[in-house]
Amino acid sequence: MKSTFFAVVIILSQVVIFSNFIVVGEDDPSSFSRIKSNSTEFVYYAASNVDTVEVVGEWDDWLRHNLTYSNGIFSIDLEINPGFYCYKIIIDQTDWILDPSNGYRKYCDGVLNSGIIIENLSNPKISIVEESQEVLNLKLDYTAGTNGSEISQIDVHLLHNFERQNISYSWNEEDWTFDINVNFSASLYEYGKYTLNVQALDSEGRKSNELSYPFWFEESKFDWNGALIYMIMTDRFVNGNLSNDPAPISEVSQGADWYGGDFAGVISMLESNYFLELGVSALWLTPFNGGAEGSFIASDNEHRVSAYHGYWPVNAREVDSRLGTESELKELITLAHSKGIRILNDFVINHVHEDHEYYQNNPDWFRDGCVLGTSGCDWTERALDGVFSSYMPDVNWQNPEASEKFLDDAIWWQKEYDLDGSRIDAVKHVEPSAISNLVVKFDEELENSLTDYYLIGETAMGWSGDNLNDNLPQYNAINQYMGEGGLDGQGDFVLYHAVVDNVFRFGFKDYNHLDYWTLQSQENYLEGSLMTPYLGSHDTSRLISRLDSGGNNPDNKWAEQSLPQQPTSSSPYIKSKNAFSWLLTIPGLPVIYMGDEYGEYGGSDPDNRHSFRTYNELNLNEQELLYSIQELGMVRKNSNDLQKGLYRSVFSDNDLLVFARETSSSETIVLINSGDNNREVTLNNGLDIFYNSYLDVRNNVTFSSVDDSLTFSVDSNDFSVFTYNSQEVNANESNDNNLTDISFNDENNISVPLTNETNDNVDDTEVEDSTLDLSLDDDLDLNQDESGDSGTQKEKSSSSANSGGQESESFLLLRGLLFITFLSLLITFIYTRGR
Ligand SMILES: [Ca+2]
Ligand SMILES: [Ca+2]
Ligand SMILES: [Ca+2]
Repeated sequence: MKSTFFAVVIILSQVVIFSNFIVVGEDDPSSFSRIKSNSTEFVYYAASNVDTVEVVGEWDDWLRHNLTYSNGIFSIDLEINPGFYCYKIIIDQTDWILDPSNGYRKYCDGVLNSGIIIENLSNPKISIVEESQEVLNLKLDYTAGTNGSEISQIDVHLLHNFERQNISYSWNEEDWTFDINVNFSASLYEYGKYTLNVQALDSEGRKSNELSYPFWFEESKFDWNGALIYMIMTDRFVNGNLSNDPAPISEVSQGADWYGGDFAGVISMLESNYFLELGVSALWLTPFNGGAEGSFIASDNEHRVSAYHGYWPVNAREVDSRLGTESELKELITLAHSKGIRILNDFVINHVHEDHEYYQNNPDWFRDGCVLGTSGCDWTERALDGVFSSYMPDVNWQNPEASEKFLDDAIWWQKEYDLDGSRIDAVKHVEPSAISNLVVKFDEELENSLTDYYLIGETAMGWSGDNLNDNLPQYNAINQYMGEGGLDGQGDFVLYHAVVDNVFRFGFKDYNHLDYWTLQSQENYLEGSLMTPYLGSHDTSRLISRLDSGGNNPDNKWAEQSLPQQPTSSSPYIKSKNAFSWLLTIPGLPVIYMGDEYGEYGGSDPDNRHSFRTYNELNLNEQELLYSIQELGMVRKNSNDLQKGLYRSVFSDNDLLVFARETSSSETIVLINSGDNNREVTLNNGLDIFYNSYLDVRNNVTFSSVDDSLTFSVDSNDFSVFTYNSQEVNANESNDNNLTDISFNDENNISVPLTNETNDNVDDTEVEDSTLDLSLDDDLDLNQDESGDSGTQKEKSSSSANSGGQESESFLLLRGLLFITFLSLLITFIYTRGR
């Protein structure tokens, strides 16, 4: 019942606080002041063999300035007028590099540089000095602008559900700090998301920065790691308000017009608890921005498509009235937050529609590259400036004005609508600086507290056959946008291609293959990445149709092409349940594409975007599949092991997969059986499993080991989940002497789970892109599939030895420390830049 925010007090003072400020009168409290320095500090942490370090920048026409060396650090203070500048560091007079301590970027004359924003130094600044989320407890300090003006007013208010409440504070004249304490208790505050906003005014009316401090008050602490995401294409979801439906557009091809789904429909499904019953913790909704009117030619130069999908924006900050009103969107978010559900918007950063206000007013912000996939316009060579179609101009992220504008818009949507992160469309088609700048902005503007905003990217990649080495380029391409200063996670395209057709659809590969590639996702993405695995998306043909296309090509997409039909047998629904048994029990943040939970059928885009059907519109096979997915979703939601545990292979063969998900003090064993016979596996305590008592989660039956072994069973075409039963073990403590898990877990406490992730897509925006991927992939895939592969050989038990507790306490502590270090560095960086 109590708030479970974990208490972390961060004291940043010595690192940062005074590094760029002049503090006067410290021994006379009545005259204390902290005034901004009028210089900006550049710092370079030197490797041992560096002799000279210089900084050069746009502010003074690239004059060279030598940094001074002291105690392993090169530094210099420069007086720079407010502005946004390119700069570089020069090592040993010849080596021009980007500033390693600053992830912000700016292009000058087409050349990538570090970017620094010097703000107006006469404005005051407020900063967090100490924080604790046990209760909301912050200490901030006030730094006067260069003229030294004292503080005259502080605006402190709390935003919750878009309503504002003033909050009291106490000002400490003796050290120019102020304290904010809010007693968050269930009797005074309801659960949900809150944002504290603080801004100071000096005696001459100059405003400080506005500090935004979002946090959640909720029963148990949320973690993106292990969350379950549900992806909604709003127009194709539920139509909750007929009055906002657009008129039909006569020339649009079948399946490509607006259908009428809207925010009101999402609200009604939130009210019915549909998402909670699926164990869903976050919704990813297609773009909210106003989309183009009318219809446009599809990539085949034949069919016509409307902007129902959201990926053809024509304005930057307006909500499309066909989806609903601003207040309906806020109502949707308020309702979601009250249920603990996070909301991710879909942010299109690569292109706009030609009717977009920015393209109309600032055509120089865009590039009219060649149309990708046409003759002489290679998808890879022209990845950055190529366009998806002639009416979708490409955002030129090398133009600083455009870049800053799009970044501002990204943050604006988060703040204005109290969002919890973004899915970034078409990542591989924008300059990498767009991504690193976006991450810096999120850090600075939104992640001042311990509340993490999730940034998930779409770097659509293909499949190069069954060999790991051949797929390393795919992993690397996805990895290049993650890691420090990068996105939190990305769609796990490699895993999608590795398993959906090979294992679940054709069965060319067995469950050894499934285990092998699941493990590769843990090992080949950058440490700490929160990947999203998935089985289908708005850019792939429907899972159920890949499993049973009724004899038609599941990739057909237009009415005259013989589209996949609704399956009539139960077989594909059972196969789909097996596939979801895997998806919802593996690491990462799985994504369910709306409708896949009951087996909506359809070919490629747009046939994969049929209107969502609610329960009463489903047939028996579909209802049964939905029940199974709900059960799996809840099993995941109620299991810390299944959300955060490391993946450890235990056993696999043609149609049986057994794996463990391990945390420092527990493990859960999952069995998935796609065969026609019930199965049993006997596992040895100390070798395959590490506890002697387990709870059969689905049947609520406990059983304990006999002679150091335990037999686990699973029915045909079904799954079983067994979790370490701590109560039983405590009761039988005397039997525990041969447990080997203790040392095992301990030495692995620190490992970070790697994981996989998600989504796909390419979109409407990227119609062609998906074609590319398919050709890279699916074709190769099929051919190579039959030729067998070396990659699938597994290293079974040895591979299993790599797990251990992922979210152990020491791991949490380590992560906390790393976070603090990171925060310190970040703040150092902010201060360095800001003053
Ligand atoms: Ca509607
Ligand atoms: Ca581009
Ligand atoms: Ca984040």
